[in-house]
Amino acid sequence: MSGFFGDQPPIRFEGKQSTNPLAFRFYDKDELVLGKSMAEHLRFAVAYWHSFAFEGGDPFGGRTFERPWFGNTMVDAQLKADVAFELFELLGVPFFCFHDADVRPEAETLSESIARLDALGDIFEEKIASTGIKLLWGTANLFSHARFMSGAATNPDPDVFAYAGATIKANMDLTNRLGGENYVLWGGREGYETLLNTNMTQEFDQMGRMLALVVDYKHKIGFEGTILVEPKPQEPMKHQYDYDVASVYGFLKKYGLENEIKVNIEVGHAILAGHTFEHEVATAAMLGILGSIDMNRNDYQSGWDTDQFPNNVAEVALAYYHILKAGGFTTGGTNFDAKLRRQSIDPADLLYGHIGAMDTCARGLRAAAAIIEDGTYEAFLEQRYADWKHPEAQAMLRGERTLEEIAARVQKQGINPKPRSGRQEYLENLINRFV
Ligand code: XLS
Ligand code: NI
Ligand code: NI
Repeated sequence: MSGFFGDQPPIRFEGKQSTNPLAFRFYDKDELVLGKSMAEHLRFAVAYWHSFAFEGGDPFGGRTFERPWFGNTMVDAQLKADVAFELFELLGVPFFCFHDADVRPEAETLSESIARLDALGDIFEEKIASTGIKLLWGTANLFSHARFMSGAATNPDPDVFAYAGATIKANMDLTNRLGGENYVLWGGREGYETLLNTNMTQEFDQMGRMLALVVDYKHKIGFEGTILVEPKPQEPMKHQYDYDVASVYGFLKKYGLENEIKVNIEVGHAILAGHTFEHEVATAAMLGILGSIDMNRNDYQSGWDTDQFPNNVAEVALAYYHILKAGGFTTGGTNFDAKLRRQSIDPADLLYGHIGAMDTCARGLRAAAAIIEDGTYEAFLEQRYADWKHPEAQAMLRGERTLEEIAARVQKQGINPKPRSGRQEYLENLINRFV
């Protein structure tokens, strides 16, 4: 034990009445929800970058956190890994996620950086074996280093494309070796600062090629996980090509990858794109590309991707409703892509952030399940579209009527539809019964 969390015992479920800030009040990993345990439904993961690499900086000031592993040596990296697994065990989460840059110090050459990554891989392999905590996904950081400032796959310089490819390969190899359930691609720099210096047609083809290479390689090495693209509309770039779920789907279709790649949807990114989180989840489910989620929340006044821990039950309940309706996660899960605020400098703050987030998700999941079990909401929706079951409506939908035929019937029968209430307030009240 590193002693970083003092003599803190593992966080336990104590129930709703508990006033212990270091206990779960709602997340009972064994509680059955719709026939499956909460742990199996939610599949929580801690994000290495926010919890162990983030230093508390903001655009106006640097590090506020003091962590004994901040440094550039492999000894620091080992300590960081030790503390990381201590946190995972204290929280009782089944998964974690990482970027290469979070776990190992970067070296002068790519070969040396990869050697360091693989050495961390040996450490992770042992820890995964001894704790049973698994890798939800691995990913490559293709956005922090200056070499990627004009894009990774979409860089005007083909050497950067190649370097990015080599980096992805190393991260896929490690993710595969560790039995990761997914591999994520978030294109933070895949977009532009100004269209004036950008050949978008060329850059789309580069990105399409990179994704195709990734899919090929996945099959070549027999990686059984899912390849996920994470949409985000902007930040760091002014415009990012993976804008939202619908844009990603259009992109995948264009390059014939829609059956190979799914999406990892993040709350804050949905909000930045001008959507609700449940809109993004429902869109992905509709299109058959729902993979995994990055759970967090934005500050709704600041307009930034503030990556705060989620604490809005209503917001997550509707998302879990759509996830449950889509059949739940398969390889995906709930990754807390969330970081402490700059002033939350204590080790205990890492616990409070995750405990609250896990409880919020547990409440959201329970609410979503209650909506489904009650059935009133689904019956309403069913009823609203019920007239589409009629044979004539079905014939129109199946393409068995021409526009002339439809027009002739409307005029012949004197069809004159009466407006029907959409019942929004009724539905909001109904949902609030469960949230
Ligand atoms: C940044 C992204 C990032 C991805 C992984 O906004 O959310 O953290 O999840 O690269
Ligand atoms: Ni994000
Ligand atoms: Ni994310």
